[in-house]
Amino acid sequence: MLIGSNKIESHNEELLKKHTNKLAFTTTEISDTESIIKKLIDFQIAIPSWALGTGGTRFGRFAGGGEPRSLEEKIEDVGLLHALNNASGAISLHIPWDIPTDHNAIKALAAQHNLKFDAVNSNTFQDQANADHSYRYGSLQNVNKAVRKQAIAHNIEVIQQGIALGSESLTIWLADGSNFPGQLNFRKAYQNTLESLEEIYDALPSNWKLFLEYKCAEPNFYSTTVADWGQSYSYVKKLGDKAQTLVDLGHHLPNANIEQIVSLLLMENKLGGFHFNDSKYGDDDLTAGALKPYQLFLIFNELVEGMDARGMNHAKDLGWMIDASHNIKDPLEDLLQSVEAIMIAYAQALSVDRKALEIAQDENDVVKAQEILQNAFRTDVRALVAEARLRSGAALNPVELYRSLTVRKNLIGERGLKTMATGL
Ligand code: RM4
Ligand code: MN
Ligand code: MN
Repeated sequence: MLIGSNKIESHNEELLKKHTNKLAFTTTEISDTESIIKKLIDFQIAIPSWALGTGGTRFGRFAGGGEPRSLEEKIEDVGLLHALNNASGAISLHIPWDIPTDHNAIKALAAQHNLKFDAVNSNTFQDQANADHSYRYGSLQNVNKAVRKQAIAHNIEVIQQGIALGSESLTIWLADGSNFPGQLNFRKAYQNTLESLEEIYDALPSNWKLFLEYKCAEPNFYSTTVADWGQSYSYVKKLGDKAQTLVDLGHHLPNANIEQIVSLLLMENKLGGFHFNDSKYGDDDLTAGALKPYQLFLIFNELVEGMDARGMNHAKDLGWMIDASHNIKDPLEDLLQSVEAIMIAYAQALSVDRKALEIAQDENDVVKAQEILQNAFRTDVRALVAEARLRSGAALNPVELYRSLTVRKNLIGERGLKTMATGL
């Protein structure tokens, strides 16, 4: 299904008057809205190919119908999102869930939808059919060299796939760890993992990045071999300049100060990118900003401050991705909501009065500093995000248009009710 620009235009016409009034009010509240809108237009968030279907939990799966049956249909789904919000201009593939058969055809299809290929992701957390070895006891850390070799070869193959598509980064998330005390020698597991990562790193093209994700627990519940940002930092520091840490918001111990982690990684030039989502208990992979929008804002506040301090390009110099899993929502509606929440947090961070904040910090004026941040968070920036969409030919209200065009019903008509996407 394609959304014609005439559909978007008539939707926008209907909402225009209300929007213009809101925007006029917002410009009285926030200074330099023009430069904020320009940055919002440039900002793109990659959509994970594995989040376009309805995932399940350990207990059940409630598919919503019309799920993409192939990589082509996944690209079409991301194309739909991008047509609606002009902020989802890239797709992040998980291999082997999404192995292209004809790279040129896939590239051409993505180009038709104005999509790029973001980071490619390897998978050594599941055994693959016909594989010689099992990852039951880990992959890059495994005590058995043959298993490590298989996992290294898989990562190198993922790099080759990415090269063929025009990706420029590899994200590695390892399920490796242990379930019981005594199961692993921590130092040996670290050393094996480092050596394996070094081999993968050597296979990276010169313009590529390697993002090493960390996660405190799950699927292993006693130890994880890349468990937190310090451990990821220790690996990427040894690997070299092309290796950086990836922060997935759901991968921390409860109440971790993620914004401080982000600030310091950025300062060390070791922050590579993000997997946005939200959570209450663990790696819940819920809609970004659904539970802790203030935390999301505080993270963006550090990002904007830190990136500006280094003269970085907000849109291009870090990898921005969503990592999500849906149990009950329509995945496309959920992804539209996530992108919107991320854009709002970014716009709020851009609106912070940085000079005033710096003065307040230098004067130890704690109350003033808090006022400045909370004022930015509490000021409604939604009209700025909507204006960025309007100017780039997208919809003023993507979810509303998605619903009024009955997109899901059409997809079910095209693809059927009982389809199942590969992924989570
Ligand atoms: C993990 C991690 C990875 C993602 C897999 C599917 O928890 O977040 O980024 O690729 O899930
Ligand atoms: Mn992730
Ligand atoms: Mn995760």
